[in-house]
Amino acid sequence: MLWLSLGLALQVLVRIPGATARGREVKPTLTKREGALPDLYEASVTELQAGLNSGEFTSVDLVKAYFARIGEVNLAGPALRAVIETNPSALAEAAALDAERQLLGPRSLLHGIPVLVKDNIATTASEGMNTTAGSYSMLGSIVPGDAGVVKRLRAAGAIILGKANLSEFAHYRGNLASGWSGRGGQCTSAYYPGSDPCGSSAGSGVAASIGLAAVTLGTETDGSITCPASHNNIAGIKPTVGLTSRAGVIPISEHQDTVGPLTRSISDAAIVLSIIAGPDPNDNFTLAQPNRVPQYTRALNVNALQGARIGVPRAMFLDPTYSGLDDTVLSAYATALDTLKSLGATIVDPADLPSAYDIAASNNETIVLNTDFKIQLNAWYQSLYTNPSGVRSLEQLIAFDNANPSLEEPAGYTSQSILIDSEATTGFNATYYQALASDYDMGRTRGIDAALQQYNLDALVLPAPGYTTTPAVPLGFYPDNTTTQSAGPATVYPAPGAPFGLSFLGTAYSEYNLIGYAYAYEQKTQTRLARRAYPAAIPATQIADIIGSSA
Ligand SMILES: *[C@@H]1O[C@H](CO)[C@@H](O)[C@H](O)[C@H]1NC(C)=O
Ligand SMILES: *[C@@H]1O[C@H](CO)[C@@H](O)[C@H](O)[C@H]1NC(C)=O
Ligand SMILES: *[C@@H]1O[C@H](CO)[C@@H](O)[C@H](O)[C@H]1NC(C)=O
Ligand SMILES: *[C@@H]1O[C@H](CO)[C@@H](O)[C@H](O)[C@H]1NC(C)=O
Ligand SMILES: *[C@@H]1O[C@H](CO)[C@@H](O)[C@H](O)[C@H]1NC(C)=O
Ligand SMILES: CC(=O)N[C@H]1CO[C@H](CO)[C@@H](O)[C@@H]1O
Repeated sequence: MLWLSLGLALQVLVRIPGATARGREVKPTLTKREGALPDLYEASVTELQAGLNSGEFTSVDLVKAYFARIGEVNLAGPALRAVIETNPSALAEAAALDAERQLLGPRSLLHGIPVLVKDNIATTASEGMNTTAGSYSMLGSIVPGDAGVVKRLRAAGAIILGKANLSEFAHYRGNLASGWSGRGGQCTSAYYPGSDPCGSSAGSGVAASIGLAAVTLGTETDGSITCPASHNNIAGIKPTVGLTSRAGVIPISEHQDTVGPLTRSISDAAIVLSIIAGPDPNDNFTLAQPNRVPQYTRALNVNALQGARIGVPRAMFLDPTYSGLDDTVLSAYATALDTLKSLGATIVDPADLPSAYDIAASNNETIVLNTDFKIQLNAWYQSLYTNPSGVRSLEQLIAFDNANPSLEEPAGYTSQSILIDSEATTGFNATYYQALASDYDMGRTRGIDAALQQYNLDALVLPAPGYTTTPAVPLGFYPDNTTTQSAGPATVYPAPGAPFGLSFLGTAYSEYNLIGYAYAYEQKTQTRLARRAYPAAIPATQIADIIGSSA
């Protein structure tokens, strides 16, 4: 529970303002781009956008290429199980967006860019995809419509390529391995056969890591964006709760859930966040945003760390007894602190959270989440226009899973302990409100904000594994002689070559600054490029294969 408790605290604090609604920024150029076609393993949004604008390839080509790449590795080959469904309307949508580009130019940097979203993020059923959080209890259900973040993506011209696998119910089901869902099976990382992708945004992380889509969306309640970013050698941003709309996202808790990007670079993450952030009348937390959402791409400055004061919260967070961090990660972290100094930052070490060990001892997060989950999940089932499984409540979900063991409780994946604990809660009462107040106190008042004020800091920095922080960038890899350890019935971690990340965290709405720090570190170290996925997990299909075929 340490892990969960800790996460809550940090989440409540951090949120990013983001921009939306762009006018048409770029006119069609139709001038030839210089150089080779982008390699889809690494391609950035700006590279893809340049190729689309110059007419070298189309969004239809991109969708075909990504579908082929998914086909190579998802169920075939290494069977990474990162994707649950692909969008049967994606090619038609791409063709329409290609035609619009020719006529009017792109709507935004995401015009015609294929995006994979986690399967707890709703897409309108008429498009042909399910929204299930990985659970058969929602297969074929009709959701009221697109999630708020999906509306923003579509308005920006993005193409929803498909739905990513996840830890079922965003890991709010029981003591199960990360990355498993009844519908999607066990997702594994592309960095070592059978290795733990972390979760719960496991499929989003794996898909981003090897280019099964241009960019992906995940959600986080406690570590579910930052941990898969860390385990898959990619960037992730866990926005402040309420910066990005949770309307149309299968919930755990409105007090902690948030939607954010998982991408190969901080630049791509900044582009995506600028589009998905902002107020949504269907999520009243987003109406409390203090500022207009900034254009996060303006934060991408290699000198961003000059003069920044960055704190090292050693107490509990870097204490191996509590954090579980090993020498490989701690030693890479020590090197990262030197790098931050070399980039002009002042490192304040230690800079502890007054609440640190209270967080470790607290069970308050569990009380809040268990209570919220039952109320909000019941409301989700009630909101469905139809649901073929007949499930209309958490109580019926537990019974459904038990009645369908081959679908929902195969060997090694039987636990429903969290569902059962949540079902036992009886709604909001004094215990709940005390727990919620305590979470804000430990996370914000005597937590991050206290440390930032006491030491006059701009941000804190931590290794990404184990804690919920934002944003995360690649930090390093386990060496080739690492002995694997079991991480579930079908997964291992650590493992030879398994990645881990570095996180920057700050007060609510400080994402603009945090993105700058992460970018400066990323550009200096280029850790992502130091190691690739294992050969069988690298899809071969490239844009040239699509353009060159008559299909
Ligand atoms: C859900 O997936 C099934 C295939 O398993 C498909 O037949 C059906 O059309 C999908 N439902 C919706 C609402 O998209
Ligand atoms: C959102 O609205 C609900 C009632 O619908 C209310 O209980 C809650 O406090 C509101 N939250 C915010 C952040 O405004
Ligand atoms: C909740 O946190 C407070 C500290 O703020 C602590 O005293 C209390 O024991 C915690 N409650 C539980 C159930 O862990
Ligand atoms: C509040 O409800 C929970 C169950 O949801 C129960 O364990 C707790 O004792 C209740 N607290 C009060 C003060 O009634
Ligand atoms: C792994 O190799 C490094 C040298 O590259 C060595 O220092 C370390 O002891 C080795 N670890 C194991 C577990 O063999
Ligand atoms: C796109 C894709 O490959 N989806 C598959 C995900 O996994 C389930 C379970 O194995 C398959 O039924 C889907 O076809």
